[in-house]
Amino acid sequence: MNAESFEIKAYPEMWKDLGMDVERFDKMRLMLGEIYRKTYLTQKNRPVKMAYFDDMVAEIHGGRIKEILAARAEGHPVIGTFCVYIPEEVVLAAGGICVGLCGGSQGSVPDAEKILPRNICPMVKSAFGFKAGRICPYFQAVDFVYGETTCDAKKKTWEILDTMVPTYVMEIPQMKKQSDRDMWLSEVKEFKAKVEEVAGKEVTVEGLKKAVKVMNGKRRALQRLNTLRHTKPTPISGKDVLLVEQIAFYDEPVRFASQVNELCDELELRIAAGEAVPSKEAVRVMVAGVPMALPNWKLHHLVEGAGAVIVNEESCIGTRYYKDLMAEDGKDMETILSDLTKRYMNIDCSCFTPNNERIEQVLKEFRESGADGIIHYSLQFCHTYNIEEIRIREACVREGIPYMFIESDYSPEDVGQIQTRVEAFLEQIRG
Ligand code: BJ8
Repeated sequence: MNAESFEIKAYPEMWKDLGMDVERFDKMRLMLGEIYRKTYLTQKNRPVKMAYFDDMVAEIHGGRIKEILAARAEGHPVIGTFCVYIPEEVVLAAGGICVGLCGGSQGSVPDAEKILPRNICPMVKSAFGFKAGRICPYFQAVDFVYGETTCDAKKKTWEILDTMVPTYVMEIPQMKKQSDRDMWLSEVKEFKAKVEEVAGKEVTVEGLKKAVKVMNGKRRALQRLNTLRHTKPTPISGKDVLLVEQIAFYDEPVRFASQVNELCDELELRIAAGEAVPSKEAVRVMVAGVPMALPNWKLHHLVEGAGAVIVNEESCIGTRYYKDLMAEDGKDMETILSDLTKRYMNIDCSCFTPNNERIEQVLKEFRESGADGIIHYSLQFCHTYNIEEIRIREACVREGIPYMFIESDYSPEDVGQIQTRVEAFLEQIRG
């Protein structure tokens, strides 16, 4: 991809039809293109197969939206989501499209702050602001939104969001006792009924089995990518892998899996040739914590700008999304739904208590990734991750793992301060 000629394509007519604030959105498009050029296209020695993902960014406000609108015109429901607990298999089985709505931009935060309190999580504000300001084509293209009760900021925001776009809410349990699992199964059944109602189509056993295979295929491809980047030296930058993980939430899943596998084929060749990104000596960092929704590339850009490489994201835009597959041999609806609820209950979000699985998982991923240290990344006002950080830190101290905690938001104000801390952390690791 030529950095000079890169641009995010404009589709003003389509945006107008979607009821967007076209003038404002077009300015955001130009800004995003510029950030992408500086953050991504200046990297050296990128895999050739990243071209597909560059194209996905170039067409983020157009090509993919056109596909979604065409599917919708044929009666396929389009559902916007904000959390990896929403079972995509059910949406696919009903012939629908699941879109993970973005919440990683400072640009939409002021729109949210006109309505919501300022002192809540930036991810919630950013996502809400995209709808309030009519500056996201995905938000304008969905039939409805499915929220969840993972944290207080989200669950109360859905009530306000519902006045702008139909918003349904799944109750996510906060513990993992049998009664919680039973409740979760009934929530999944209710979700299925809602999706069927909007789709005007029943979810069949065959349809659901097929959807499970599609989602497992996508998750296997992402697992393969993550395993390959764990190689020493790593053949791909953390920024590039993060981008692939972010695109997983809005691309068509079968095509996406095939493109990730093509990228993996290339990485295998690069590994065989001993190619290293950025260099064989680069310090390897693992990031754990809250998801980095598109276009939140801030921490990765700072860490890799300082000469290190990120080799793992223990996050929902990362391993928490794809580490668990689902059984494919369920024969009847009850069994498949029960397998599905089991698979989703393995997600170790910090909204659960107790959450020992996550502490163990962070240590496991640290060992598997061959990282030299861990940065726990959290967003301001995210109480569950900010408090769970204490236990992650204690585990790192116990295991002798170099560790740093960063709590940030989407504004550029703390960039200098984070950069200084990251550089000191990398120096500590280098000894
Ligand atoms: S399963 S991590 S995607 S909830 S950062 S909005 S928790 S205040 S994102 Fe998440 Fe689902 Fe959990 Fe994953 Fe609230 Fe915290 Fe903000 Fe968060």
